[in-house]
Amino acid sequence: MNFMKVITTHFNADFDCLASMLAAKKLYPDAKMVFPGSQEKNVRDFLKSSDYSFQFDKLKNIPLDDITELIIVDTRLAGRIGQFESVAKKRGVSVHVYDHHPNTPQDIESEITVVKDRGSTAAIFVEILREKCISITPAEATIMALGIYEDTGSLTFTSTRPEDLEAAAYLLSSGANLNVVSDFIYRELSPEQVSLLNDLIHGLEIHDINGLPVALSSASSDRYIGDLAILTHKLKDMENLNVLFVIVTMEDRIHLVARSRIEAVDVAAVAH
Ligand SMILES: [Mn+2]
Repeated sequence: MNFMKVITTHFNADFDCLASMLAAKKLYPDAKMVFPGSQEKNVRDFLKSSDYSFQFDKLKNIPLDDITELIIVDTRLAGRIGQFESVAKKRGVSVHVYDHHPNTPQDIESEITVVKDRGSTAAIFVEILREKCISITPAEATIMALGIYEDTGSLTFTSTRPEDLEAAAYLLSSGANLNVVSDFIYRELSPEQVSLLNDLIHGLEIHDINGLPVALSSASSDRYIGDLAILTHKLKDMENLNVLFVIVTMEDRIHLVARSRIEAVDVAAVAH
């Protein structure tokens, strides 16, 4: 019988996932970090350009039966962690969850649950590390800042909370390098993303719902295209929309992203 701790996150891992995994590793130093699947392209590019990729273990090298503690960050949806779903549901496995998403009926049951209303999971970890007086190196601060900046649209999305700004300020004073942050956050769109954005612009319809203009656009792609949230945000800014729903069928799954900048429309509630 072995005792193995594993830190994992959701499919298509973004910078908030990477930041949260590395921060969790500081709380669970004997845990292995394992992605359940692929990463967003900018995260892959970042890992290639750094030494951090060597700190991650490959899923295929992990004997899942040996896992006794599973630390899940930036999600708690059973369907988003791949093979770790069955591990999380196994008797005798202690599950710890750190997340900033709203509750859903598909949430994984956990022994320790740290869920806070923040724009990023990274901000939750920065608060914990500060509380525990665990120091953050400049390189770590840069990655955690990438997590916060990406998930909050550089602190501009309405999901941003004061705590995200406080965490970002703390990371800056810990030596976070904003040149690296802007290099990886403000990167150009890929040709597939530009073409999807074009499809969404052309498919845009404005509906009048109780006197309120609500924008809807849908498109499809036979392959997965990352960062739909960024494309949705760009579309909202370009067309100056207050309420926007974007539905894209990719491969065999339907992805929905909703954004609202007015309080009368709670898109998170509608999307459920
Ligand atoms: Mn997140």
